[in-house]
Amino acid sequence: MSVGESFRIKIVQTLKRVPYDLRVAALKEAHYNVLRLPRDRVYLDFGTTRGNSGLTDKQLSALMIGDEAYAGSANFYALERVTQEVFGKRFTVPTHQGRGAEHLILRGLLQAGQHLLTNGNLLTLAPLATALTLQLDSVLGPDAFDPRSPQEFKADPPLDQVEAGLKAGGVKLLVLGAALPQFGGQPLSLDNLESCFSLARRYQVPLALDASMLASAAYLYKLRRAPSLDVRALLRRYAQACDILYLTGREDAGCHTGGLIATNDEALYTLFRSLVVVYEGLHTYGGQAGRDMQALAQGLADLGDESYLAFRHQKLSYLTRRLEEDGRAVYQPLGLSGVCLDCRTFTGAPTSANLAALLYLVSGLRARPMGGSTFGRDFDLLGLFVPRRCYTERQIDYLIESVQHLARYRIAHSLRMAGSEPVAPELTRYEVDGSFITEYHGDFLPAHPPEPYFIKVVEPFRLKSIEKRAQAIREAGYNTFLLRSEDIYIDLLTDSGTAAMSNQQWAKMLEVQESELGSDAARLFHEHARAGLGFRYILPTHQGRAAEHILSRALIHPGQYVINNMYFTTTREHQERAGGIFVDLIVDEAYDPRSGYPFKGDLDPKKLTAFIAAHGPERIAYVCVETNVNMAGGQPISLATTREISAICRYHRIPVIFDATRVAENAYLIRQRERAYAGWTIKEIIRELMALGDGCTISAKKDVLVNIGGILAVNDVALYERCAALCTTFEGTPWSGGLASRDLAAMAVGLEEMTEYDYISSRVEQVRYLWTKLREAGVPVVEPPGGHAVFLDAKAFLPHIPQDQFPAQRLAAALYEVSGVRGMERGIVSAGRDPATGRHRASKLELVRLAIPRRVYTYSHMDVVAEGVIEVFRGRQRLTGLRMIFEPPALRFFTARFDLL
Ligand code: P71
Repeated sequence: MSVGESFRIKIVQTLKRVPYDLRVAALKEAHYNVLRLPRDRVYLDFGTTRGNSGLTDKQLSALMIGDEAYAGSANFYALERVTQEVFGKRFTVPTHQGRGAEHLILRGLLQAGQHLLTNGNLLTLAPLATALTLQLDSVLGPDAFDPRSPQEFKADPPLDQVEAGLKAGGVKLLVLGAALPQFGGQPLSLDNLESCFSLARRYQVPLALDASMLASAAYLYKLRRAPSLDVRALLRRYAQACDILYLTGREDAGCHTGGLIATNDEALYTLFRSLVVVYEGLHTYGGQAGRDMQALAQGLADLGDESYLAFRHQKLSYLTRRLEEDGRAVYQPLGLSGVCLDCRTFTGAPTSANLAALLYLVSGLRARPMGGSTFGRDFDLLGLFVPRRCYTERQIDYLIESVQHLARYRIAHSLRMAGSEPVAPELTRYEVDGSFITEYHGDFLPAHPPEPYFIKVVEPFRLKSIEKRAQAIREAGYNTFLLRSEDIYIDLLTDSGTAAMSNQQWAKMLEVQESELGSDAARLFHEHARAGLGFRYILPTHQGRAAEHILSRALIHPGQYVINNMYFTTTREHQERAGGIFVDLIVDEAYDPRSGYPFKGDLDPKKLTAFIAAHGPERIAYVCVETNVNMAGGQPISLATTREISAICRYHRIPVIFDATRVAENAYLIRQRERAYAGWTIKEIIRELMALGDGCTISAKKDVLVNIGGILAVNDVALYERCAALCTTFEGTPWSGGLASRDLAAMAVGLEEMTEYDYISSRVEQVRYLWTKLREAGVPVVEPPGGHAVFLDAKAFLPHIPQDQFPAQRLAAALYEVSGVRGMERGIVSAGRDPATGRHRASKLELVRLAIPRRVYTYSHMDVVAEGVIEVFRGRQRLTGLRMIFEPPALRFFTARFDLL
């Protein structure tokens, strides 16, 4: 069984590859030390986990409720409360980061020349000890320095050495790291910590526990030694076995800054409180902004989230396995920071510094070289540290492939350290005599390129039990529209309004001014919409159906025909409400789920000519051409056929109006499937297509990558005037369309982002990936793959259920129950009743749509979805039909209820 992320993506940070010549220049400028590279010169960053996490949505909102009072901030009390709940420690002293905490602890408890003992928790402790002229004794067992030893708790210091240090009387403080990042996050066991604590008690030496990675350690402890305990309980047990607990918020708590010291000892508390005001800030903020304390409190409250820890463990195991399969020696066993490569297994035995520089040149990835002073002995690892909630499996695959690719390169001249060894590896400079590598063999592109963005903010979710799901779907009347979002695991109900927005979209939203009358956002939106679509007049609307409403009223005389390529529910509803007679003239192939015809969305020119001949052009209000026809399976229209349609209509003076809701996906599929346009940009194809029409309506909640918004665009000034008047009546001013200015800003940016080739290809290829998996398993799906969704053919899936027992409805309900995945019926229920006869419209297609939200789910999620569908497919014989027990008058699929037959 695949393990999907325990979250969906909420905000993405768009990502660009760094071209080779820029990499060469950047590496030189960084003195060949990859740790000195600026982040914008790095493609994917595996240099550290620290402070590199994606935030949870709750942490993001915590940043918004920062109480920036100088004294007594509400956020401090929130932090104090969480520390009490999670660790059972009464007193909290906030610090700016972990090293702020370490500084206060060392300074408060030790005097110059005194000894402290640690289990190799050296990263920030060692430079501090040097600065304060303290003696730092690092003790670890021999296993820690043997990458192949399977010892499960390599951070455990040997107890005899600890006791010897304490007995001799020299050691005045024990500092134990719960996990050691430089070894990939090797954990400290609870047993060892408890033994150390009783030794420390006996010798009356305080023990400080670095709990920055305590959740990781506790999870590995549970896995390896205490399967019956839960992580929350273990966090408390670990925390009990120390006098002082301290941490940086930048590891397991998933923050970008912040730290704290916590204790139950009032004397220690008083001591740290007197120091914090000198070095950090007041004792109720400790050098953190109020918002950072609140985000830290949230991160700590979520430390016990085992579904995330399990996911992380599974993905890092995958990374390890793949690297080992490629013959790389990997430091064992797995920790939860990342995976460390033993550099000795590379041919020519280069150092980690050389390998890190080479990896960067080859693929733009940053890894962390750890040799020399990192371990205080002859030991050289290349750390591949995987930031939390940040990269997808595809991006991890890219890392694996980059490491494989290294074998094609030879280092011509090794790096030499320039000057004496500095305090920290981030400061090292290297020199090289001559050129660093022999020659460059080009970037490589995997079959499934990594997503062109990484994760900035996530929304955690979890899979509810099968019993809960069975109850939920029963209570929802077997209608997936009536399920609560919190009961869903992976939500493929719709790709509408569900996209993750980008950092650029959010930035613009904050930048623009709110104004009903012609804001800067309105101008920006108009410029981008006009340039992107090529129409003269633009009106924003609150969403797609609002644009359809206005256009239908403005363009249809009651009794006129409106010609469509298949139908969309809201489009037809508004055409009919305006008095139009709906006509569908899509090509016949669209109704054959088995047909692999590449442009099943096309309107049929022969049918159109015949219809015009039969009824006369003046009886036709307009021809509505939908891009990437939703109900046909996300099937594209071609430029060639649309050009024919356009010519016919121009000849007869019939307006052509696009429903350009999914125009970017359509443009991508034109580029793929219509040879003449193979070399065109997405922007060029969109303009070429739109130039064949007289206007368009758009639900911006799809391709335009926003959560709310719509667009109406026309060329004719008189039509525009009518629409603008209707817009003011029903929506808002013609500048705002009833939207907040920030929503206009998000649309403006989205209109650009949707045309970026790397984005749109990654989007459509992800859909195809799911489609391929299902088809290979024999599941009946609509062919060929569409742009936004995979459609299950319920007639073929459940041939034993007659259409009036709603097979697609049944299938959608069963899929939810079995896997927690939500899809949508697109068959006889959606088709509704014929207004003339009052009978069900026996739709030719009986489908379940699995619509993929944009930038929200990963390939791992797609694996989980595929397995769910396949499981339902295996048990399909057992499914029976449904009977409708409640039916609303319009758009019945939204709220109809059913019962099992
Ligand atoms: C989709 C939706 C949203 C939806 C609407 C109605 C029933 C179920 C789900 C909306 C579209 C669309 C096309 C081609 C216009 C609209 C309406 N699609 N044209 O696919 O796909 O836009 O939702 O913004 O009002 O789940 P709107």
